[in-house]
Amino acid sequence: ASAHSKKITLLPVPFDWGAGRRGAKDGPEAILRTGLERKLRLLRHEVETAPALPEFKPLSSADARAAPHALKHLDAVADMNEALALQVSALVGQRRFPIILGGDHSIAIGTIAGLSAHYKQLGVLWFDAHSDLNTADTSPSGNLHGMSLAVSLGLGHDRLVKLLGRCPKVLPEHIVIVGARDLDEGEKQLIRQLGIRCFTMQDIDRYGIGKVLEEAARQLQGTDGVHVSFDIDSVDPNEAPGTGTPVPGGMSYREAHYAMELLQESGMVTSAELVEVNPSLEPGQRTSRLASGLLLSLLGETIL
Ligand code: Z70
Ligand code: MN
Ligand code: MN
Ligand code: MN
Repeated sequence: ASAHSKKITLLPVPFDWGAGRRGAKDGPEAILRTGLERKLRLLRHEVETAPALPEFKPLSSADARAAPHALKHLDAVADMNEALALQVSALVGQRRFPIILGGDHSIAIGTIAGLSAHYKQLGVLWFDAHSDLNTADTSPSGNLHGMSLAVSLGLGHDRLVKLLGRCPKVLPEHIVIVGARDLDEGEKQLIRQLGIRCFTMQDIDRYGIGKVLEEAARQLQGTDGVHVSFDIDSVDPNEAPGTGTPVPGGMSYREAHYAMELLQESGMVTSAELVEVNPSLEPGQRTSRLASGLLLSLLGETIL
């Protein structure tokens, strides 16, 4: 095996109760169907696919009461993320490189909680059309996938921010958002107030994705691990139509791949997750193939 070969564990998380619509729970299966495991092996990595996280469902009675609740399906989201955090922590403890396949973006709560048990200065690179920095007070929807980054910063319900004990899991100066173009008012305020580095689509147009990634890497100097949390809706809906909340004006296929290639070259990434692929929203496999391809670029696939 080459010097860069990793012991990778693909961890499927078929969960979508954090999102406003169902279907992302079928993302992991769709991504795995592209042959991701086999293709990662061709890159000389040692790869295993873990059994999928069990399905966590809201109790039907709680579900019926959920509508007026500011945190929809809180119990299911909290239970799932607790199980996920323990698994991710165990994988890092075994020196494996976790790739978490979602699932909606609320699963980042558990992923980051698990990572933060090992990385005391965790860096997070958040590729997303959104910033997922809402709280119960600012959320327009009550959907927890729009709050996962805030929770990781220690802002949110007790059951979520205190997973595995440590709070906060990550510091504002160790977060970089890339691809943002749909931010709620409260999220904009939080970004300014905490000084979070947020590269919008305008920044990508102005400076180019290469320069943006260079700046992102500079921002994350001094961290002891870097997690890439990739919401597929960061990519333009023309390339990634199979996702719950498509937003026009996203990263191109080439920008997204080049970002992953640059991160591979940097050698700084210690874990990754790919979320919000919803196969029910497209007839073909365009979006799951893109998701798989981006992970392959991140793990060393090159054109030539
Ligand atoms: C909005 C909210 C969101 C993904 C939608 C949307 C959040 N800011 N995230 N789709 N992936 O409801 O909080
Ligand atoms: Mn997101
Ligand atoms: Mn998003
Ligand atoms: Mn620092």
